[in-house]
Amino acid sequence: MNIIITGASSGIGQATLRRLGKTHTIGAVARRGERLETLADEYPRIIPLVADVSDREQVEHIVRQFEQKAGPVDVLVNNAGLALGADPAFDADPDDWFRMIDVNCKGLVQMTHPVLSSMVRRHQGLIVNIGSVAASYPYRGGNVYGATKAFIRQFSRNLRSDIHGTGVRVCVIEPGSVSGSEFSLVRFHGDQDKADSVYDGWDPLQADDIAAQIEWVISLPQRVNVNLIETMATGQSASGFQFARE
Ligand code: 8X3
Repeated sequence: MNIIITGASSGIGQATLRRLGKTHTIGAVARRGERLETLADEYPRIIPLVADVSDREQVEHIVRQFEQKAGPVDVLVNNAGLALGADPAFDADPDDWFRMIDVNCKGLVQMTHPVLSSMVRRHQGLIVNIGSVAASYPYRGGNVYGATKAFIRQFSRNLRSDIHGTGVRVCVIEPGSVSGSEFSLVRFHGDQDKADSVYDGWDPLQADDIAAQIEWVISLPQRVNVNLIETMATGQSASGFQFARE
């Protein structure tokens, strides 16, 4: 199969690439070309595609580049995404907000459009969008991050309506807190201690737990569309309302 994975240089994207990279042709998308080259040494079937998914021209270029080298895309894993900051909305940096919207929303739809048109023409294909439990469960400091993930869920649902009858499939996978990625380090702008403290003293999901789900969804027969998978580590749960008492 021809598979494109965005955010392939680390975390869930890299774990997925490692699961699929021996048996499939993988277009590995990331900004960091040197990391992709290192992965390509290990997995010769990888095609490194250097791009920032928030840049429309770069995205159109790499999709063309992949199709010319490998042929049409069978599976697109829209994994690139980030959280920036965990301050309450009134203290947040608007630049962080706009970057999250650029990558998580704009980047995801930009990657989807050129690939989807070709899938619809060919009456086959699968798009796997990586959302988050933050789409459903509000928490302090989650503000724009959670909203971008809610966008991904609803975009995925709406896509299913649009492509009804074409044979193309769309799945959204919503993980809780995942360690073994750079998610928290990026969120806290490189503050390693803060990032480590997120996973301290409990047993979070690992990137490969989610890669296994992606692999499973891809392995299913064409008649099966998994709409949504929501997963948290056993040690994570949501907890209710708060009350501003006098
Ligand atoms: C991140 C999941 O639980 O840290 O997408 O908000 S959580």
